Amino acid sequence: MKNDLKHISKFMSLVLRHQPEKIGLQLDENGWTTTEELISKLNAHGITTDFSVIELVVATNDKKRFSFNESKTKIRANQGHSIDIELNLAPVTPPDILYHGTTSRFLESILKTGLQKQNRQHVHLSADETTAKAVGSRHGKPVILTVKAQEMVNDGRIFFLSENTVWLTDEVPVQYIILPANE
Ligand code: HQG
Repeated sequence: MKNDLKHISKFMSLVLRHQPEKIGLQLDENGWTTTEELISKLNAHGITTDFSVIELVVATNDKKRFSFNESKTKIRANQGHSIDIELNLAPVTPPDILYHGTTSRFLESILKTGLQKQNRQHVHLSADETTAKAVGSRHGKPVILTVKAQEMVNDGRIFFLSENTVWLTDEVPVQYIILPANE
C-alpha cells in the first residue's frame, strides 16, 4: 500500500535526511522543517497524509527516527543525515565499549582507514551487540566490531548520543577497533 505508515516513514527518512529538494522542502541548519510544510509537500507529492498520521509515524517508528519540537510545529530526523546539517547535540561520555555492525567485505578497507562516516555525517555505533548485528545485517553477513570508546575519550575524541540513542562520532581509527575472534 503506497500510503501506509511504513511507506510514509521511509519517504520521510529520505526527505528529512537526504533529499529534501525531492519535494521542494526547506530544512533549516539544524534539520528542522515545519510540520505544516512537510504535510503539504507530502500531499502535493501524492502521499496523502495529515497531522494525525505524521504524529502516529513519529510515535510508532521502530527506531524513533523523527522528533517534533515541543509544540509539534516543527519536525526533523534524529540522525542519519547525508546532507550537511548541525544537530547541535551536546557531547556525552559513552560507555567503555561500543559496537559497530558491518559486513565482512568492508573489513579490509576498515582495517586500513578505520571506520569512516562514508555518506553520513557520523560513524554510527550501538551500545549493544544485538543492535549492531541488525545494522550490519543490512549490508550482508554481519560482523560486529568492538570499539574502545573509553580509550577514544581519553584521547580527546568526542561522542554524541542522538535522540534515538544511536552513538555518533567522527571516525574510529584502527587502533580502537577489536575484531571478533573468528575474523
Ligand atoms: C562501512 C541505520 C569500508 C560501515 C542503522 C557501514 C544505523 C566502511 C557502511 C544507521 C568503512 C556505511 C547507519 C571503511 C565504515 N571502509 N567500509 N573505512 N568505514 N564502513 O548505512 O553504520 O535505519 O552509512 O561499516 O540502524 O551501516 O537508517 O552506516 O557498513 O544507525 O535509521 O560503511 O543507519 O539506521 O553504511 O548505518 P551506512 P551504518 P536507519
